[in-house]
Amino acid sequence: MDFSNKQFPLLKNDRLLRAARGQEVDKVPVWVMRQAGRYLPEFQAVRAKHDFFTVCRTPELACEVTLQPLRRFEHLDASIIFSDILVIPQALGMTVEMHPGKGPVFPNPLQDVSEINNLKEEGAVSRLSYVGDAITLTRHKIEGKVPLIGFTGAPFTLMGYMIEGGGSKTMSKTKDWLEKYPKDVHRLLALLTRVIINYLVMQVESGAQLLQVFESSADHLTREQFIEFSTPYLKDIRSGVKNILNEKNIEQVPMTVFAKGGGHSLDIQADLGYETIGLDWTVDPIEARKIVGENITLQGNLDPQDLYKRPDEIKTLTIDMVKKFGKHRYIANLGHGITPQTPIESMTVFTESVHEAV
Ligand code: 1CP
Repeated sequence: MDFSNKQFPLLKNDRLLRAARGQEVDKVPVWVMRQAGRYLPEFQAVRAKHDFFTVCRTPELACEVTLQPLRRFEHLDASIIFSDILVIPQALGMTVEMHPGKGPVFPNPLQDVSEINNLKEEGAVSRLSYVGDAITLTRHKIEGKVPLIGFTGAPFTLMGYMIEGGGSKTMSKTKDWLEKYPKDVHRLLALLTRVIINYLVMQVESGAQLLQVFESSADHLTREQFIEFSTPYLKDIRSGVKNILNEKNIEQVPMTVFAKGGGHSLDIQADLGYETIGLDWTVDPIEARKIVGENITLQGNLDPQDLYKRPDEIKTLTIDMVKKFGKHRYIANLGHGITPQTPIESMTVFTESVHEAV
């Protein structure tokens, strides 16, 4: 397969991009974090045959699962490329395995700050070229139906997985590093930031039309720690991507920052240069709008747990949410990823109700 052809089909539904840029929309755009995932039987079928990271690394498979939710849910206004945030630690030389029912596992996590020196920064982005190939293939196969979102994990979130060796309820090893070795922590965060900037630029060159940065572990940080260990890097990522795209004469794309649990710092997030701020369900839409002002798009934020309610309840909650956010500068989504046992019908009701709401 030749992935070099960048003459992509014309985009027919640009609601998501218009909302991100602050332009008027006919309907509120909607997509769902983890919309390609285990709640879909057709995703399970692909996973029954292929290991998780094999799906990520095989453009035809990554493209197929990216397109699956679009076939089922006609109201979706975006797709997000199927991959994972942990492909970056892999490209830096770390082993990451996906264990069924358990999630990601690093057999050899970072145990000592001296091991930061073993990370292979050089060539990391070229080792991620398969993500670019998947994006390019998907841009062709999606036939301009909706835009394609690229993404990355933010430096603090990636560092947490690299130190903990997987998901962690307490992040206690990571917090220990923040306290004992702040200089080394900043060195690692800066390294990750450099790789992330080039990785995101590569995704845009491959065809990504909007980029989302997942700071999924912000819920472990106080406002002070968020200011020290997250926001400087989030800001560098935004300005770094913008500057390189300018230098290379590539059209700019809007960017979203999603700091889960970062509701205490929306004022700071509003100054990072991102067009869109993602909100988890703990944040009140009206309060959030007051804090960030009128020049930023908000995304979110129904509790994923609400999708276990009755269809009529989901509809009421969704319409209520959309009314609170309003039609201007708003992208409807959940407040975090959809969970594996969610009934498929709930997704239909959620996406349909967003379009009905205003
Ligand atoms: O076996 C499987 O199929 C594993 C389930 C799964 C899926 C479907 C994982 C493992 N990752 C993914 C895909 C994925 N991951 C996407 C795909 C695109 C889409 O949204 O449709 C995206 C955007 C991610 C990003 C991701 N991976 C994040 C950030 C978003 C978030 O949820 O906060 C994080 C934290 C990860 C790590 C990860 N990968 C997988 C799991 C179960 C986890 C979380 C582990 C944990 O902390 O407990």
